[in-house]
Amino acid sequence: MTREQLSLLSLDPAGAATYALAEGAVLLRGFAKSKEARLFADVERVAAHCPFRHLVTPGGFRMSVAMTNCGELGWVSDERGYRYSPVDPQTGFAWPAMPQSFFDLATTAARSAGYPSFVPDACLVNRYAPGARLTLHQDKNERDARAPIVSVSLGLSAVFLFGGAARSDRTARVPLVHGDVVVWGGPSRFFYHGVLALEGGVHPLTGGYRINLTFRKAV
Ligand code: MD6
Ligand code: FE
Repeated sequence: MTREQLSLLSLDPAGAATYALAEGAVLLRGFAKSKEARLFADVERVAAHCPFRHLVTPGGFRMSVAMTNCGELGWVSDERGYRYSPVDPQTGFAWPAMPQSFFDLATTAARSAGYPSFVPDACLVNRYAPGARLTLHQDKNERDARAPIVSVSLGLSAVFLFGGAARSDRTARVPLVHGDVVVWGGPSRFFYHGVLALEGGVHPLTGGYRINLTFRKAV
């Protein structure tokens, strides 16, 4: 799917475009771009406390995407399963507080997408190096199904796979570029999605990486 094939919902005077991905899911193109410097500085601050690491899936596979967290709760995976934890299992310390820049961006994006009461308590920070990918999955470890997910892309571009309620549903390919924000909830909250293997490149802000911030209300 190209940008042109997505359906344009609105175009504000500043040129920010909102595209519908599915019922309840929108792409806010470039929404985070003007905040890029602060956001990336805060990613580095979070990673200085709780470093990026490759988690292991319950099935015993090392994930190609490196992850860390901030906020009251962090998403973790190991041989015992997927869950949210108030402490970093690697350091034994609480995750760093959610930076104000993250919280403000997530809540304004959610409001623009029609979710005015979204209050995230967890932010998963994903780092993709060339070749890193995320296989099709559902986000279903969160307790409150009414809360959307807000997903922010920084740095190198990636192709987001966006399917339906069943794993076998056909998937659209949505290019996500630096500054794009996807807000996802309501009827499509549990749709399957993934990310194709990252291509190589160099981005002025993030170097050889794509960074994704995924905000959730976990409890
Ligand atoms: C990523 N995102 O974009 C991974 N999940 O790197 C996700 O898995 C995701 O973008 C739920 C809603 C939006 C997302
Ligand atoms: Fe996901």
